[in-house]
Amino acid sequence: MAGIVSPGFFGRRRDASPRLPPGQYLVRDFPVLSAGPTPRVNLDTWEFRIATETGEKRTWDWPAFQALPADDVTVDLHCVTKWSKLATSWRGVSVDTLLDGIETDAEYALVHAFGGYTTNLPLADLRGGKAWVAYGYDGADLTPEHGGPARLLVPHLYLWKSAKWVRGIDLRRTDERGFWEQLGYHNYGDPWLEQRYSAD
Ligand SMILES: Nc1nc2c(c(=O)[nH]1)N[C@H]1C(S)=C(S)[C@@H](COP(=O)(O)O)O[C@H]1N2
Ligand SMILES: [Mo]
Repeated sequence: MAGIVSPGFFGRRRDASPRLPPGQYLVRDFPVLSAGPTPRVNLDTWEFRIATETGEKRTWDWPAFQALPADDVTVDLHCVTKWSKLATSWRGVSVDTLLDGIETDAEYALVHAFGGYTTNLPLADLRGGKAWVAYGYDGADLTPEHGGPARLLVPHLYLWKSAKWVRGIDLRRTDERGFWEQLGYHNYGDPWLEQRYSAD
């Protein structure tokens, strides 16, 4: 019997995908990871805000945000706790679209979420078709536990950078560490370089 299936056929072989960064394993479900309770976000008062380093502000209410051109994207997700989920489908507004026409020399971004969560990254990582404010998942509205009504989606970095219940982005001249980054997670978080913790 032992010779019928090749070694590692059950489970391990699936984890040999070239799309799987080092140290990660594949999941088929969609785990929920939140540092606190799921905030109740009211769409009637929802507002998304970009503030520049000079104090210029741009805001969208929910209808204005829905009216923006949106992308449908399929991306792989990698969580620092080692699960990865391949080929997830999202609908959202590219951060390029949100930044269009905003004058800034900022090199850093600090992302804010309802509930107080924050995360930081270089502004360049939000540009160039690499990041979205997503409100749809798998053909439906994004559910509250996964960050609905809208979350940041930055799939090329570990998933803690993809702030759920996102409410705004501050464009900054200087870098400021966010919630997990202050607690010892890596400042950048490239899953392909296994940048999990500060010392990596
Ligand atoms: N606002 C907020 N966003 C957050 C978090 C959080 O605790 N609060 N957790 C982060 C972490 S560590 C991960 S792995 C992902 C989990 O997203 P999911 O629950 O949709 O899988 O959300 C990220 N975004
Ligand atoms: Mo995470």
